Amino acid sequence: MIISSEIERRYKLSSNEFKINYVEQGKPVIISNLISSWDGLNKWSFAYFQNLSPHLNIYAKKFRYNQIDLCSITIDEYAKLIEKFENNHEINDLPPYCHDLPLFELIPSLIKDVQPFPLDYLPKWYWYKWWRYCQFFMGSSQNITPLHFDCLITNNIFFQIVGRKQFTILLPDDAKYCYRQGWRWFLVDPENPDYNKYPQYENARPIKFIVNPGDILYMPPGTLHHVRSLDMSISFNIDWHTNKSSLSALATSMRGMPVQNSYYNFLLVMGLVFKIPPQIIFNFYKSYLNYVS
Ligand SMILES: O=C(O)CCC(=O)C(=O)O
Ligand SMILES: [Fe+2]
Repeated sequence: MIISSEIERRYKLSSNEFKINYVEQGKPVIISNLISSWDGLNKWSFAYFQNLSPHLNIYAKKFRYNQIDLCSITIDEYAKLIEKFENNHEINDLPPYCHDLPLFELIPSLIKDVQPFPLDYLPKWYWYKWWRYCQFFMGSSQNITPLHFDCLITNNIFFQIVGRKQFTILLPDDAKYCYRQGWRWFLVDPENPDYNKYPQYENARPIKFIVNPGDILYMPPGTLHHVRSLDMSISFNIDWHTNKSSLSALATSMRGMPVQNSYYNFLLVMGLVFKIPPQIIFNFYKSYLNYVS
């Protein structure tokens, strides 16, 4: 299969151009050099987090065929597991993946390391305590997030801080070639597709690229993504709706979206479209940050 399309890379993209040329067009983009002054780029590591909050309990995931196993572990234990793995690369010791962790809420001192935050990329509704919508992804090299789209069919701005990640993404129109299972996971392994089992995947147009420390990746709502950590890695994202994407996501309640997801999308419509302030909505929304699906 020929990997036909490439992702655009832009240097310090203005928020206006970001909105008009990428968000409104549903087009992914990598933005480089916008966050190069962040302290986190030089400061963050597992040892740094371990020092700040050694006894903090976090959750990590193991993705298995058809299920996600969760385990609870302290930052101290987790940092040690990662270090051990990076020293021997014994695949049987592959640590679980700390995935979708609201770390700014758990260690608020990290917020100062990601300044200035590009708030003007986001709708104003998110500006108030924006870090509450961020989720961290951190783990060893070789951790994988299987092919999926994001729970609420939101826009996703993804910040790569430590290490590199290999992304394979597919635009929403290609979902029909990827053999969906349940609401948002897909059976095809885009790194090694089994065309006998999944012949329709021949029609798909995967886009493959590496995201480096200091890069921002924008993925439009419904983008399928498979992510491999090439190095020990620390990243975080912010999932967010525009008025338009919140309404179309809510409309998918009719097309198989789980009721709990529709509830969260309903809250975001109340906020973005009906202007109910985040101070009120967040009380109802916050359970989303620990929602595994
Ligand atoms: O970085 C990863 O492993 C997964 C990222 C992801 O799925 C996301 O940002 O929605
Ligand atoms: Fe995702």
